[in-house]
Amino acid sequence: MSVNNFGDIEKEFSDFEKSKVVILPVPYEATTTYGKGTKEGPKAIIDASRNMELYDEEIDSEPYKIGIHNLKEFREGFGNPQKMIKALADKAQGLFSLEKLVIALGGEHTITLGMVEGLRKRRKDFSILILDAHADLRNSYEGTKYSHACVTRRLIDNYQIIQVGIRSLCRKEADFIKKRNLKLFYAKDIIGKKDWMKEAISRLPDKIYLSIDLDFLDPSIMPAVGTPEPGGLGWYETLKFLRLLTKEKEILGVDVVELCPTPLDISSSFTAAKLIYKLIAYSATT
Ligand SMILES: [Mn+2]
Repeated sequence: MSVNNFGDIEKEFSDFEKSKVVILPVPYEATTTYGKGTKEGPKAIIDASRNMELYDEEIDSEPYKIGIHNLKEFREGFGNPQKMIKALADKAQGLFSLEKLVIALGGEHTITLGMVEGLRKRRKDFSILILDAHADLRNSYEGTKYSHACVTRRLIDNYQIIQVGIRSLCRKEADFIKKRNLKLFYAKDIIGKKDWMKEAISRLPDKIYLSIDLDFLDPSIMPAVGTPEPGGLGWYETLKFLRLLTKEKEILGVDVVELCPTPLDISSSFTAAKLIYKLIAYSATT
């Protein structure tokens, strides 16, 4: 059972019952607009993770010992976004009820809607932190309200949302942000600076859902995404932010989306796998 097992972790530490973390691959791809292939994202991340060192030099520990279980790929309702969202919400609700940290691997950003709905069926006391290059605030895109480009808009009326790393939006989104008086942490204001980290974290309640669109990272370290944007966050500032975040807040659920693997660039898959493992490591130490 070691095939498709995040981290290639031995059974003792990847058994479902005992694991504190569950990885849920959701290879959903329906509305990607530029680079195709994000449905291959979960597999690429898991494959890369199997070649990763499980000892963490930063915190001098082996985080996998809290248990990381890899669930079977979730593929229900993929023919229709609303069906997928509902089916994923049901699946996620069941997992959240077990008090495990659920990490969904996309697939496109639309899966966030199912994950968040699943969490909301369990509890209401959380906000959403989104790391993304794109504002995703369009009301609809290419004829659908469930495009990856509309994810934040679908959530904004029902949740408190903090967006970090934004550097790509259209005029209508900019007008919407002004009209609603939304506070976004634009990439141009945070790269190379530190104060924003505390400010962003202080705006969040104790419990959060974290959505990571991998294009929030700079394309120099994360080129394999569907819609890359220059001027993103670097590796160490991202880790610093995530470590601060996990110290101050409880992360209830996570999704890592929009990896669009290409055979020409292996490092993006490794970077995504390592980012997830770092997040697990930080969560495990608090
Ligand atoms: Mn994006």
